[in-house]
Amino acid sequence: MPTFLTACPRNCYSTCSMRVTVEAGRLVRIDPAPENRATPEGPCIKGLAYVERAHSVERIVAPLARRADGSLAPVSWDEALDRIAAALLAARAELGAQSLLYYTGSGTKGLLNGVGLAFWRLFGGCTTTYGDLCWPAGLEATRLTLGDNSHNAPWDLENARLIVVWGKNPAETNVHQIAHLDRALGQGARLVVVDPRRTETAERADLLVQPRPGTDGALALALGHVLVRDRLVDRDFVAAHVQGYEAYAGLVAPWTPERAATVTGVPVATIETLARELGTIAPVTIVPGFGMQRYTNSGQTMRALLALLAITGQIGRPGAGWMYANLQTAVFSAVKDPLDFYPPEVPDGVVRVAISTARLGRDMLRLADPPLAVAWVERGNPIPQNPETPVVLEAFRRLRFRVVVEEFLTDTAREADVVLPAKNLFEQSDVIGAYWHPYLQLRRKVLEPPPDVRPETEIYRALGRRLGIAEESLAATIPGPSEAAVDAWLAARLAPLGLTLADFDGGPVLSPGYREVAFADRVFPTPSGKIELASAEARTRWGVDELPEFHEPQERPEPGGRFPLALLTPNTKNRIHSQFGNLETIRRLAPAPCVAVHPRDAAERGLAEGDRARVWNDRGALELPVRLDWGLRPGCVAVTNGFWLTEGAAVNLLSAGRETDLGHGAAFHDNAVQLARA
Ligand SMILES: Nc1nc2c(c(=O)[nH]1)N[C@H]1C(S)=C(S)[C@@H](COP(=O)(O)OP(=O)(O)OC[C@H]3O[C@@H](n4cnc5c(=O)[nH]c(N)nc54)[C@H](O)[C@@H]3O)O[C@H]1N2
Ligand SMILES: Nc1nc2c(c(=O)[nH]1)N[C@H]1C(S)=C(S)[C@@H](COP(=O)(O)OP(=O)(O)OC[C@H]3O[C@@H](n4cnc5c(=O)[nH]c(N)nc54)[C@H](O)[C@@H]3O)O[C@H]1N2
Ligand SMILES: [Mo]
Repeated sequence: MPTFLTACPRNCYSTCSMRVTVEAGRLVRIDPAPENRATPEGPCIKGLAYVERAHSVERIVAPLARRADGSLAPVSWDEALDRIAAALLAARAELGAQSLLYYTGSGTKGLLNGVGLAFWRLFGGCTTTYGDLCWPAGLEATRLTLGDNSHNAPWDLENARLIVVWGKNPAETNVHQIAHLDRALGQGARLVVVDPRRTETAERADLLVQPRPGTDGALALALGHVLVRDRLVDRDFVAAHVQGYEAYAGLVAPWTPERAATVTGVPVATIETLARELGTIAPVTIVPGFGMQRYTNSGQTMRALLALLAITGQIGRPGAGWMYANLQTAVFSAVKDPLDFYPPEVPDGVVRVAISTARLGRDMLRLADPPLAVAWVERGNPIPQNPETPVVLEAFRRLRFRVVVEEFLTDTAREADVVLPAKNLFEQSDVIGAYWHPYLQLRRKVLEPPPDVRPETEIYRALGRRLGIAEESLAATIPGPSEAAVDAWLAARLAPLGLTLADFDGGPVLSPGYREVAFADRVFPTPSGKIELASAEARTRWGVDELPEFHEPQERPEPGGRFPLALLTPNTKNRIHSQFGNLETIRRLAPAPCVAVHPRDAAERGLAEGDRARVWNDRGALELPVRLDWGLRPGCVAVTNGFWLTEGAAVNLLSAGRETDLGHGAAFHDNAVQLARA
């Protein structure tokens, strides 16, 4: 039976390699692919569930269009595309091309996905989004401090002696990292986890630190205080490679452990212990996750954390460093800076309007010149996944026309006028990067899509003709349907990097310029050429303090107030955000939605395990069964994100559309709620 090496393109740290077996046009088996040193164990349960997902009975396999009675029903491609073209042409003629919102999410990685934006340029431009739901506060904090987002190879974690997993839960969100972590622990490394929840990752920890949500910045400043106070700073490293140390020492001077204990709720003794470990054990790797950078103060928080490694000289060495985002495979974009995707004008002179991803609903409603009339959604599920679902829903409903390209009938697809079926990862070749490991991977087409499913490239070519876009322009932008055409398109993009498609025959390819130990050369591409603890750009670009000062997050749960609890909405093992939960394989394993509550907070409200509770604030409400959790910090409640509106547990019914202080991220966890019996 033929087997093929491929890779999972979901928005996940691991980006696993996998070997798939195809029999009679169906995917029948998935095996590990040890060619990838970061993920030799093979895919997680979600990856294995592709055997079901690729051929799922729930898949959308024909275009659907809204009927007069309000239902969505299958129609021919001609009818679907005619309706879309008519809506687009009318909107463009009356309001201009920018009355179209082109919204893309993180549903799949791949170089070929980029043709969408190129197509809308041919249309005359469009409105798009800037910022990102995921990680930009941390990316920008890292860029301002180190100059670049790059970290040591995943397997280098095994060389660490002290590992601080801070606001990340790799046991669920990066399961392959646990194997590297376990090897480090087996060699005697110490593990500290910083998280208001006692996560599966925390089960391995020597020390669990549970700060009040959004106060990690204050904790980090106090750790810095002790390091400076006790002369645990690497003076030589600081003198040679760190800019702004004196100012930083001034910043942390008033941040005594006692003061930080009051702010964070972390005991003084814990702060002293952790600081001493950071100053006396080497090498140290901090593995910061995306959890604590989903607050309005979180860019500054991330800078305060990173400063701890700078002053102790734990950067540019094996087993040391800041394992946040490894953009070593971000080699295709002409603009390497991932934050620079908000140009007011694209090179061909077509004006592009951009609105905030974090404030999607409000910004959609706000646009007036021109107002939005049509939305095209691709690879994303913004109604449940973007902040402030009620407003996003209203904004979509106010439009004249909505198109959603989807594999499944998601909450967003249900709002569409036309749903176009999307190909899956096995049905078109593409090249993908990663953000944790340093490999580029080729995903070969191994399955024919169902007869009425077309890849986005074919959708755009057919639509382009209806919109009167010249055949030569389409041909120059979008590869044709044959595998040879897609290969040629990919090969043309690999060639400048000195790579060919044949290079991938042996498996994943290390990115050109790959560095096993990031910053080993002590070259920091910041304005000063040093690690910047004080950053002028932080002030000029973002309007925050040059030093990573601590400010409370914007929405502060007040004990005794109307909304006294912090709502955390992290990711969970058996889903990637809103994906996979609809599969039978996953349904059998994954828990139904629930709200985790500390028994003390539950008792105060007369709630017991399994009781139905209402979680609410002024933006919305959820009704969920209670799960008592002794490991959760009191004052917090947690509901994992990714449940659908149709499952009654879309967590963003309660979040606010707010940006993070740096990077135009989404401050999902800045979210105060109340809880009571339903
Ligand atoms: N299985 C699975 N894997 C995934 C995903 C998925 O949905 N499912 N999603 C992928 C994507 S796109 C992303 S962005 C990543 C995200 O994965 P992670 O980086 O692990 O981030 P989160 O799950 O958002 O949050 C991690 C932890 O941060 C904690 N946290 C929340 N607030 C605070 C705080 O104020 N301080 C501290 N110290 N901790 C806090 C939460 O309790 C949570 O346990 O995972 C990727 N991998
Ligand atoms: N409250 C709260 N909300 C959050 C988060 C949180 O921590 N808390 N996390 C945020 C984060 S980190 C992220 S990354 C976002 C994720 O939010 P989104 O980027 O919207 O991602 P998904 O929920 O994975 O939905 C992606 C959709 O793309 C579809 N898709 C997959 N492959 C293809 C394809 O090839 N073509 C097309 N056309 N469609 C495809 C899938 O079926 C799926 O419905 O959610 C964010 N939302
Ligand atoms: Mo994400």
